[in-house]
Amino acid sequence: MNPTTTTAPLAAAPIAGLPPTFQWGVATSAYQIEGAAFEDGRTPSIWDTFCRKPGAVHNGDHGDVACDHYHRMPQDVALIKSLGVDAYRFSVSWPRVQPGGRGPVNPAGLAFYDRLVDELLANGIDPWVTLYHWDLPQELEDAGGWPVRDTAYRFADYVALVFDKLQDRVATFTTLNEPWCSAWLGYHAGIHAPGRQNFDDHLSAVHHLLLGHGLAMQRMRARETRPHTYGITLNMGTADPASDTDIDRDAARRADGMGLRIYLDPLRHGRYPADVVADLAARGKAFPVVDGDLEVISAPFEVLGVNFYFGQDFAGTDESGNTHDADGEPVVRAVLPDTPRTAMNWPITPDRFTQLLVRLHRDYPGLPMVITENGAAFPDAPDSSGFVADDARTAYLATHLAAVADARAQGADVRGYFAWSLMDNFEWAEGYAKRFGIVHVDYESQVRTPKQSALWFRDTIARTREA
Ligand code: IFM
Repeated sequence: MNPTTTTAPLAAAPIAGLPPTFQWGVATSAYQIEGAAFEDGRTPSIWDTFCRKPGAVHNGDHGDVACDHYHRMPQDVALIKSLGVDAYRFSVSWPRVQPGGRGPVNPAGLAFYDRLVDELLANGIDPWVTLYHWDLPQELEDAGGWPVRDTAYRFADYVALVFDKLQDRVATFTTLNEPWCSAWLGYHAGIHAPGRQNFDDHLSAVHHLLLGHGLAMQRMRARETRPHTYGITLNMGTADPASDTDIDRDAARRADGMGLRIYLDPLRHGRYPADVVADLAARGKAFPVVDGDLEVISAPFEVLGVNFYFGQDFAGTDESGNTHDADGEPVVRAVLPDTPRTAMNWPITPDRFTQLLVRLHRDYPGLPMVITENGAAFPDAPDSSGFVADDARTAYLATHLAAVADARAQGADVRGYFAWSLMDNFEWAEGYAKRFGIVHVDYESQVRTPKQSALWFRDTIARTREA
């Protein structure tokens, strides 16, 4: 079924069960929208480099200009305000603030975020800062990147620079966005920057990203002049067995272990999951833990950012029925649920969203959650005025917001929802071909046009608040 063939536009109605205190927002990240890649002292990140690698990014696209947000920030803040949201989640570009990833702050780079925060506050919008959304300074990758322990310390130094400037006006700081993507896609699968394909590097990156989170938290808490909300954002799905066989159940366990529990168990329980540690030991592998690291990593934090796009099933056999791959490792094969798909070929699974949130509440209790990303790419077709009647995206948002409300009704402590994304932007390896925005961007003219989904989101927020 093609999800773009739905009929009448969905009318906005209150989302039952979302309280007046529920925080509504839209989200972006620095490299995906800012452009100005070579201005005001910014140096290359691993994504600037990766984009130049032939074949790495669709169409050879890159973030040199992107949405030109660096130069259009006040208009973009006005656009955010027009949606009636409470908050805006954006990320700070490390190589803009601390070129090369070491040493003193770059005042011109940091000034951009200073202006952004002021502009948001002047418009009644709460700034929600993500400190790292994948743009590692290239010099730090040249020195070994996230697989190297020193990068965690460099991250904490950089965070202190940002925090000192913004903490007086920003209430919420989250350290990392989706460390799974940095570690797995960047160092193991090689489809994200820096494009390495090395499982051991991936394991080291996981640990040093988590250590960087913990060290950054320590630095912020030690420097704060008023209380803040601190957290981390993880991308998570569901990993159900494709069938009731032992082999599929084991594949689902392994997928859940490497995708979710190796992050949340150290963060919340102060240890890596025993079954994953045993699986790795059987392969002669381990996380590079130094005494004291897990205490640093598991220090309490106030909010878990949840990024959800879809859930999937896992099988322990490949298409030919083999249980082990060419390296002798057990097969863990993703099987997509038989549902309509987005343009990313991601299945649309709102029921799994509820399942995930209820499970997080059960397995990691006492941790408030905010949905820091949720949304969908579809092959949008603007009309002659640039308007996009994106009914499929609207339906996606509606069903996923209802899923959040369902999870809350089952006890999950979800306190907010940020739509991904404010506007179409650079979708990493997919370049500009995939559009996640609720606002359409004409990349030639840089004209922004709210899509049907943006109008629906605006009206839904208003009606839910009134209800
Ligand atoms: O665009 C990305 C974002 O940068 C991180 N989370 C997933 C989104 C869609 O792929």
